[in-house]
Amino acid sequence: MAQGFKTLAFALFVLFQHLHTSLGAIVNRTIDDTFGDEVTGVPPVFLPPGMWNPPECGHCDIRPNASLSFNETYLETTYLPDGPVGPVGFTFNFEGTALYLFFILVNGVDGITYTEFDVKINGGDAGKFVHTPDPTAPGFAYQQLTYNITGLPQVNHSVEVITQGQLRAYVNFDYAIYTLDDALPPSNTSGTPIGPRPTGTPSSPIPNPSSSNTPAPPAPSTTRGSSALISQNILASSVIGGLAAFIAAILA
Ligand SMILES: *[C@@H]1O[C@H](CO)[C@@H](O)[C@H](O)[C@H]1NC(C)=O
Ligand SMILES: *[C@@H]1O[C@H](CO)[C@@H](O)[C@H](O)[C@H]1NC(C)=O
Ligand SMILES: *[C@@H]1O[C@H](CO)[C@@H](O)[C@H](O)[C@H]1NC(C)=O
Ligand SMILES: *[C@@H]1O[C@H](CO)[C@@H](O)[C@H](O)[C@H]1NC(C)=O
Ligand SMILES: *[C@@H]1O[C@H](CO)[C@@H](O)[C@H](O)[C@H]1NC(C)=O
Ligand SMILES: CC(=O)N[C@H]1CO[C@H](CO)[C@@H](O)[C@@H]1O
Repeated sequence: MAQGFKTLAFALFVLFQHLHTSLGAIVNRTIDDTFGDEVTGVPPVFLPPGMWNPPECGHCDIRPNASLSFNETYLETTYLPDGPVGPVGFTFNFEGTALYLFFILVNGVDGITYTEFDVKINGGDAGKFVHTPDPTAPGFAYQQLTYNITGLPQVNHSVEVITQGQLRAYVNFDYAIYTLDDALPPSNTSGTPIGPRPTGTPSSPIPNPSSSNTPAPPAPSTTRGSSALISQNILASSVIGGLAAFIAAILA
């Protein structure tokens, strides 16, 4: 009898282990500006090359404390609408269902401290962020969530973060987080363009410009359906496997 209970307990343990694994580990991964994706090590590509400065920058007037940034790194640049350089930005890929961007924002510091960027996901206009400096606030705001989007299909998304337009801007990227279900197999599908969505922080939300002449349709994806199906199948087989162990234990 004691043996039976032991086996039963073990069967239950196996059942819940299986359930846990197949329900998936929803995890967050980081993409540091410098060290890159915590799994692949691939960093974002910053454009134009050579225009982005690390904390050690000798000629930079605005000097955030790198110790307070993620991984003690950041890359910053200043955008000048009439400058020779043109738009500034960075691109990266991620495979996941949600994305969060974290910047260093600047307030009570002399210089160009306004921050603005547009986000394109898979080529679609997926949002805009604007920070108007508050001269009465502390100089620097670290690890600020400036953009987030959730509910994406878990496929290969390409992200472009671009600063352009009429205003001079300070852009300081620290890191990104993306969310994925790591029980799903790697996707072999590229995401479709993500259309306009509300975004921004509570302090500085502004609506998307409606000037886009390339309407980005909402993004249906067949991959999400099949991924969910795979997940369900794994779940179902785990439950069956667990139940079989459970029944075996009762019969033992
Ligand atoms: C992932 O990070 C975001 C942003 O920090 C957070 O809101 C979310 O709860 C995290 N999700 C998980 C699964 O840790
Ligand atoms: C930067 O931040 C660290 C951690 O809070 C602190 O110890 C250090 O004194 C700061 N450096 C400057 C120059 O403010
Ligand atoms: C970056 O920071 C994370 C979280 O603190 C840490 O786990 C990771 O080892 C750091 N990476 C590097 C390259 O320092
Ligand atoms: C995602 O797509 C990009 C661009 O097509 C490609 O370079 C990259 O290898 C893909 N990554 C994965 C994990 O499939
Ligand atoms: C990815 O898709 C392509 C074309 O659909 C296919 O030829 C290839 O075998 C797939 N690779 C994987 C790893 O599934
Ligand atoms: C985690 C988080 O900050 N989520 C935010 C993402 O953006 C939406 C829309 O702006 C907010 O409502 C969420 O709080």
